[in-house]
Amino acid sequence: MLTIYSDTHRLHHGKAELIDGTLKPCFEMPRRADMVLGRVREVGLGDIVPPRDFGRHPLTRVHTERYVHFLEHAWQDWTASGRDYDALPLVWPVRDLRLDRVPRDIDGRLGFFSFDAGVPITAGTWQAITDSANVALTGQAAVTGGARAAFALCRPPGHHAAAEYMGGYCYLNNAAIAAQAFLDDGAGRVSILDVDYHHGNGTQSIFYHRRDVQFLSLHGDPDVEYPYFLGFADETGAGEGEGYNHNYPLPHGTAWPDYAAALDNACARIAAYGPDVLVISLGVDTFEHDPISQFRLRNADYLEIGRRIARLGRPTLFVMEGGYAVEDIGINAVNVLMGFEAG
Ligand code: OKP
Ligand code: ZN
Repeated sequence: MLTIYSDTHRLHHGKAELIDGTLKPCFEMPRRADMVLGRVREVGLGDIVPPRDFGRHPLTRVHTERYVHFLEHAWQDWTASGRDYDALPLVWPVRDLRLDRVPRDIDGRLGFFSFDAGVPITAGTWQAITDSANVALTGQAAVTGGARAAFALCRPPGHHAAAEYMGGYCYLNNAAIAAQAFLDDGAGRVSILDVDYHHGNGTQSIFYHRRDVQFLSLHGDPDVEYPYFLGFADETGAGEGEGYNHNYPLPHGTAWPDYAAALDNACARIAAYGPDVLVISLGVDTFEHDPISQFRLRNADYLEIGRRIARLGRPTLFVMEGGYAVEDIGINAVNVLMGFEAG
């Protein structure tokens, strides 16, 4: 399987995140991608190629122009206002606060275009997030060109980012950008299966009213888990998209048997939908030793996830999302890919 990887992810390196009421070093760190790339090499998964530059157009197919403009200029605006530490949002327009105007000041803009504080913007963030999207798009082009599968080793991740807000370590929604590119290149139907531990709220939001993209997500129950405000089973799509969104909230402590049952149900729905192509939001923070998550999958379970995905028999683009047990992230992510190739 072809892997697409860019070293520029390294330019995005937030210093700290606010967690458990204190500032700690960011869990979403460059070493995550290094470990996955190291494992891809170690097992000889296949060629590793750099991304091509697809420019701004595919980004604005799923994100708003003003949001992309905000991301592009945020670091410059932040430093122009006299700060040189990571830019972080700290105030949000909830409930009856004004959403009909975008603040001029960078602190106001950071809050307007985000839903949490888990999104540090640093000097190299724009370059890293656009390259991460280009990694996904280069994988998409390979699959459109006839490859059975490709692995987009994206960093930063993307699935929490919606059309016009960032959050949860995510800025540009790489999986959504790739899914839209498949459609723009002629696919009629795309399924996105999100196996990251956290609900893919951004991806759901982007496609919620559409039937040309089916979205399915297995994740920690948002009643007790981040992102808390989306990802429940009764969110089934709206308007034209009614019936094309499927959430599988699972309790803390979920291990393989219950996870596999939900995955089988999701796979049956994908088979019934009959997509031309499949996009996998590949998070491996479902691992038993993940430091911020509460599922109990083991190393070997990831091989089985890959085998089940392969049985769907669709051209498949894997897009890297979360996973914070850094010593095991490469083993687990690449196990999914090896399971797929064997299956
Ligand atoms: C990004 B991805 C944990 C706090 C969670 C944000 C997590 C973002 C995960 N108690 N903070 O879905 O892996
Ligand atoms: Zn996650």
